[in-house]
Amino acid sequence: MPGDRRAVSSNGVPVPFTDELFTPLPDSSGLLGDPGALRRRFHDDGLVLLRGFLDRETVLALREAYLSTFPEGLLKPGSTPRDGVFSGRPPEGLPSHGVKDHPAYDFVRTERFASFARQPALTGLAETLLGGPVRLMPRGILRHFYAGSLRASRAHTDHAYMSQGSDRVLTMWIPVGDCPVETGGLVYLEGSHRDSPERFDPARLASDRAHDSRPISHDLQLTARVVGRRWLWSDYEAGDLTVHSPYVVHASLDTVTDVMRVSADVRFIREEDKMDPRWTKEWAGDDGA
Ligand SMILES: O=C(O)CCC(=O)C(=O)O
Repeated sequence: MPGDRRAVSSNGVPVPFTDELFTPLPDSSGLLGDPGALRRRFHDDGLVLLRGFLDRETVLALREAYLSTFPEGLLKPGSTPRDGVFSGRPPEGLPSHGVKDHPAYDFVRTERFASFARQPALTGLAETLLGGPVRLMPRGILRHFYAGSLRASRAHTDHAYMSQGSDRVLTMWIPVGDCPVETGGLVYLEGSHRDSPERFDPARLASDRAHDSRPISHDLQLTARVVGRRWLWSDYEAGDLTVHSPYVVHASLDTVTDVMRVSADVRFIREEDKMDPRWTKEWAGDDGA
């Protein structure tokens, strides 16, 4: 296992990796044969982790397909797109992540990505958890982080970004490749789907984006302490996924391995419900949503 888990960081801010602040994310895969129990777990915890839910080979092939679209220079010489080992320097002239002419912008518009998101196993899971027919939300996101950027997702709820539509939505977070803690996986604030947004106000005041009311904070230690909760962590493997409610607070850790983090967020809404208009179009890194 790479790395030193006395501390991890998010957006460059260290977070002590202590029992007070972190606890393992429980695996709910054992409930897959019992849809009612899985749905209850999802409602009780605000999320579920399903290990090996997707075919590992399909996930790794998606990683390979995405990383193959980069110009020379991203990958460490001698490594393959499937390995996804960072050279240490992004290719010259690469636009910001996900904006027009960046490979992620094009990739989410490919049939390859669309068919991955539309695979029946994901739709079936969404129907089980939302309790009826669902629609895929068009704004599917492909995320990509590498060591040295000290960039990660700030603590937030999805609801803060999709408050103009029904809350009968869910997010599937899919690591596209193995993603141990050091590669910068998602962490969830245990039980936070039951907290009112105001409880996090002290963390918002200290946020590095205090002008934007949507993220809570870049400081995960402070965010946990203001509500006295712990971050749920996991060493994810290709094929695993999490599903979370729009109300659970989550964030990601910095990528500190040479292996890059690639992941996809795929979202579903109950078929008959109103979708937030910002989620009806394909994603772009600078779409502001
Ligand atoms: O992958 C990330 O860093 C953030 C993902 C996220 O916020 C989500 O899936 O809702």
